[in-house]
Amino acid sequence: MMYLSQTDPELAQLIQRELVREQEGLELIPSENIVSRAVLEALGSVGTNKYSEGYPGKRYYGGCEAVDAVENLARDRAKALFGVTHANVQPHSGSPANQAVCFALLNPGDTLMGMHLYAGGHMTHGLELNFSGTYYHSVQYTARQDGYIDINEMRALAQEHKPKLIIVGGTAYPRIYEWTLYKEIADEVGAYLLADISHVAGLIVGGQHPTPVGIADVITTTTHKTLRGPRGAMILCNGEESDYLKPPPEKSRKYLPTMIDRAIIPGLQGGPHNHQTAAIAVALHEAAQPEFKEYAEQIVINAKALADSLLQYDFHLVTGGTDNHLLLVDLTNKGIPGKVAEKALVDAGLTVNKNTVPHDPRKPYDPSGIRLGTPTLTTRGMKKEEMKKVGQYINRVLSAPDDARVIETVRQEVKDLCAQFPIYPDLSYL
Ligand code: DSN
Repeated sequence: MMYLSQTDPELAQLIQRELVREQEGLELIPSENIVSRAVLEALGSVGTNKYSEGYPGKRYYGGCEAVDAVENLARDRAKALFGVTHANVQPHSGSPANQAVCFALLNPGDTLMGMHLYAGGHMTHGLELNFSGTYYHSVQYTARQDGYIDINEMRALAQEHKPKLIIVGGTAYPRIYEWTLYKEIADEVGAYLLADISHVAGLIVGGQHPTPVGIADVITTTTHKTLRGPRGAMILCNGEESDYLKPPPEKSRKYLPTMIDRAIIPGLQGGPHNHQTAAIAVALHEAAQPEFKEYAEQIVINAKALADSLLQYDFHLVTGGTDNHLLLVDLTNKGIPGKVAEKALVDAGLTVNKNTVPHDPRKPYDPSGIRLGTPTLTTRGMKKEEMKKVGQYINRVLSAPDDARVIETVRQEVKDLCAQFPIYPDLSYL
């Protein structure tokens, strides 16, 4: 057998470089994680060789017996873990999942309502540059000055615009989503409610965040954030399944499963990524183990500990803290743009991303804040004590973002800390 390092040493070197970067640095981007060796193995498996357009038992290609069983396993595990009757595990990632829900529920020009990007929403929740703000009439709710979702504004906008779909969920919201409140508003105007739980799916499974199951009409989630699986996504709902090869008897809540399945294929996608489906199945199995609950609990403990540490150094946290896995830091009082902070921290081995804050006067590519999260550090086994150190590193770097000596000293300390928490001790691409 020829290894990658022999057939393509240049590429092997690059993958090794990424492995070393992940090992030697603190990955604080809240949407990232470190998957298990089992997930990596499934993701690198022969499923990638196979075409299987359609769904198990009704494919457009022969030879799908094994991949049918893989997809059924992934679907069954998703249904059991989240407590729904239907799971579609084929969306290639989060944006296609949200596109599929819009395609299933809306007609072009219909009104949808989602949280503005600056308030912590996602592009696919109605940003004007995105498909969701281009093909649909998008109404955007925001956050209050204190950073919490503005429920009053959400209700007023819903009453005024009568959206057909309300989307809740986001990428930079550090607090609990209050599903029943949003459902109340959706019901008042006859809208579907989509809960995009991409960021908090692992916390929901681990009992650290309320579930939207039984409240929201449809749920989308990526599989690679707190859920700690491969890149991918799922769409979850309840309802009656009919033959996906034919339109359902009517477009209604009752037939959501078929409407969703038909939106994925033939609506938007061709063949599912079978290796990705296999890796999702592995991750769902891992998330069903008792240790995963402890993991989810520790993510939140660590996020709160990191928040406490940063507050000590007079960092301004949007909403004043966190209930989940992430923190949004408004650096206005420090006089450092998010972009400059991101660069200095990355140079010091702390990977973060610049981020807009609610009502940000600056633009997304040069915003006022940074976003931090604890899923990856928690996967490595770090606890409160390490979070205290991370807060201190961040303070030292952002107190002197132009000082190369400070950055180099912190970088070495970060490397030493990371050496105590190896990620894949026996993995090498060279
Ligand atoms: N890009 C993801 C995140 O970082 O939150 C959202 O899609």
